[in-house]
Amino acid sequence: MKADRREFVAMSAGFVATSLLHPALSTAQPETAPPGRKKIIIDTDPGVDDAFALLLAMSSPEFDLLAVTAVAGNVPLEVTLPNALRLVEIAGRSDIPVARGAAAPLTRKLVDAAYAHGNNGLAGVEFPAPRLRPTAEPASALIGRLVRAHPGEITIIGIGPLTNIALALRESPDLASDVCEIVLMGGSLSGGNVTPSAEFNFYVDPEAASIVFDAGIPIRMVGLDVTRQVALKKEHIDALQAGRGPVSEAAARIATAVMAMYRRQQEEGNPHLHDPLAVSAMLSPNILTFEDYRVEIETAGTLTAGESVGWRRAPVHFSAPVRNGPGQALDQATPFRANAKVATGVNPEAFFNLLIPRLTQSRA
Ligand SMILES: [Ca+2]
Repeated sequence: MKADRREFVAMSAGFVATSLLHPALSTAQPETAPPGRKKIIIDTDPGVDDAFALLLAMSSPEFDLLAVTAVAGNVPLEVTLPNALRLVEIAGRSDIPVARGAAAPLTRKLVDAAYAHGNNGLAGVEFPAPRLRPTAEPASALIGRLVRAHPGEITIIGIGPLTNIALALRESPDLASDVCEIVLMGGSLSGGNVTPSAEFNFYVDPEAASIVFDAGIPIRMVGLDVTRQVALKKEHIDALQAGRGPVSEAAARIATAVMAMYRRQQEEGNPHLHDPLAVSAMLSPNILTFEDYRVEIETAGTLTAGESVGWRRAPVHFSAPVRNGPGQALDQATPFRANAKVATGVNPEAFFNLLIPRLTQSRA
C-alpha cells in the first residue's frame, strides 16, 4: 500500500512541478495568491548559502512562501533564528511567519560549521538586530498545521539538518501523505564534506534524515554531487555589487565576506552555493537533472553516520548479517524501488543566470 501511494504522490508531484513551471497549466487557484504560485515552506539554518537561498526564494514571484522555519546547524539556533528573521526583513517580507525550531539534533550533540560561516552565520557581516519576532508556534507544529491546511499542495524546501521536518513527521504520523514534495540540500553519492562519507546536513542529524527518506514523501535530493559544481566567483560578486536595493546589497556584502574568509582558509577554489541550488530546482527545469535512486541514510556507523547510500538499480544488497543476528543474506536482496530523485547533473551557468538577476532586480 505504501509503495502504491508513493507512486501516486510522485505522479501528482510531477504534475504540480509542471504546473509551477507552466502556470497556464495549473488548475489550482489558491485563495490568497495569484494562480500558479507554488506554496512552499523553507526550513533553514542561516548560514551563508542559506541567506542566498532565502533571498532567491523571496525574490521569486513563482513562490507563495508560507513560512520560514529555523533549525540549529551551521551555527546554533540562537544565531540561525535571528538570521532568518533578519533576512525576511531585508527582503521586505515581514509578512512571512518565522518559527523557532529544534536547538539540537534528534539524538546527537550539535556540531556546527561556524568555521565556514563565521560565528554569526553570515560570514561576519553585521546586520541590524531584527525587529520581527518569531511565531509563538514552534517550527514542527507550524509545518504540521500548514501542511494539514493545504493537503498535497506544499513543498518543503529543507536546506539545513532535517530535525524540524523529522519532528513534524514524528508528531503527526499521517502528515507524510499530505506533503507534496520535499526538495532538500543534503547528502552525497560521491563522498562527504565533513567526513569522507557524510555531507554536513546529514552528518549533523542522520536520524532525522533517515526518518525523512523513509516517510514515503516524494524527495528531490540536491547534494554535494552537484552543489560542489556551483562556485561563487568574483564576477558574481561584481554583478551583485552593481545591483541596487537591499537584497542585492546584502547578498553582495555576504558574498564579499565569505570569499575573503574562504581565501584566508584555503589556498585555492571558491565557496560553494549549496542551498540556493536546491531552491533553483523549483524555478527552472534547465539547471539540474535528476535520476531515480533508492537512498538510505547510515545511522549506525561510527565512522560513516550521515552517509547517504544510493542504489541505482537492483540488486539492493545491505551489509552482511552478523552471526546469530539480524540482516539479510545475498540471496535475500530487497527489491529495487526508488524513494528519491537525486540530482546528478548541473548547469552552473544556467544557475547563476537565474540567481544573480533575481537578486539584483529584486523589488524589495
Ligand atoms: Ca543550510
